[in-house]
Amino acid sequence: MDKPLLRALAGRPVTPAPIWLMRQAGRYSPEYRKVRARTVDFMTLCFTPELAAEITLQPVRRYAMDAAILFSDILTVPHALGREVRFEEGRGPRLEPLRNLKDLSRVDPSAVVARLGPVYETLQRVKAELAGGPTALIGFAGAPWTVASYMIEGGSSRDFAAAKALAYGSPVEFQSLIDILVEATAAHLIAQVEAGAEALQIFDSWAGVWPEADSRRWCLLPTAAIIRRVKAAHPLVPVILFPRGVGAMYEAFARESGADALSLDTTVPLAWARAHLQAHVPVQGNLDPLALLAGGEAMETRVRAILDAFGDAPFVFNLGHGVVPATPLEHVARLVALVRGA
Ligand code: 1CP
Repeated sequence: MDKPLLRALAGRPVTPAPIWLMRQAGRYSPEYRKVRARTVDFMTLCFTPELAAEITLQPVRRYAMDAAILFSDILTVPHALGREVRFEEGRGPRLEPLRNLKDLSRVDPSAVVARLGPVYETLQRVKAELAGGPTALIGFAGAPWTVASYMIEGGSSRDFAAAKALAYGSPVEFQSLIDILVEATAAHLIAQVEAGAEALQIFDSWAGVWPEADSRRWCLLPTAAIIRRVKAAHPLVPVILFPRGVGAMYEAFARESGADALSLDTTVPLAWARAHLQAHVPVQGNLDPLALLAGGEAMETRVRAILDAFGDAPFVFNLGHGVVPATPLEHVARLVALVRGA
């Protein structure tokens, strides 16, 4: 196994550190905007293998990133569970808010995989293009809590009031939604591996909003259940977990989730993470996407601090969250050169 990303995720230090970026294919790139302009609707783009494969490969061609991450979205799973999902220009995702779990409990997770067929075809196409090269292919899904929050709120949320009201007020009902998402997400990730994904990332983008006990119940335990299912089917495929914003709880996620690596958000202190997280698992992260936007000395100082903290143990360079749309292309090119020792 000589792909740098897979070596680092297997727990071996790699110099220079492998690098890929969350949202490396997206609005900041002209080649993305060009393909995006050809489709009216973002979900259609996600379900058109020819175009989704093309976008997946764009950052690999431009920057020789160490990984291609499948171009798709975490909200394809609610779509496959029969929920209506739309992306409105400038407003983000719109879902029909979930009011009743009866309809959902009738959905069979195997139907989810059947409905997500075009996603697996995208992976097969990308895998064929990457054959023989050093670039690893990453599949992904959202964690149950993050996906449930969009399903209940009907879109992005500031305070997660509706989703938390359900979790606190009707925990049994909320648990049944989480359980459905555990099964559907595990099936989706396993199908991605079977279509060519060599590593997986689970995004729990909104994990950082819970008190400790609820963080375990709604984020850590469901994610651990997904990882167990994936490992039972494919023991050697590494799983990266991104429990964004969980603070000191990162340590519990490192020890108890079963993830092979942890993706760190921007606020995680470097020396603390070196001692308490990287001692257990390889880490990935955590440059502030806004430092990448700023570029120059502000970016370079922070990149050096991250490399100094993590570079001599298993580590993958990444951001602490996704690339923002206004990011200049030259800043991304400079970042990649810097991490590779230029
Ligand atoms: O063209 C456009 O305007 C669409 C913008 C866009 C893109 C490029 C969305 C809408 N999704 C994506 C792709 C995407 N989403 C990828 C592709 C691979 C990559 O290059 O990284 C991935 C991994 C995701 C995952 C995703 N979608 C997450 C988890 C990661 C994160 O950013 O926290 C979440 C929360 C979503 C939901 C989503 N999709 C898109 C939007 C605008 C949102 C809402 C974000 C929010 O609520 O703030």
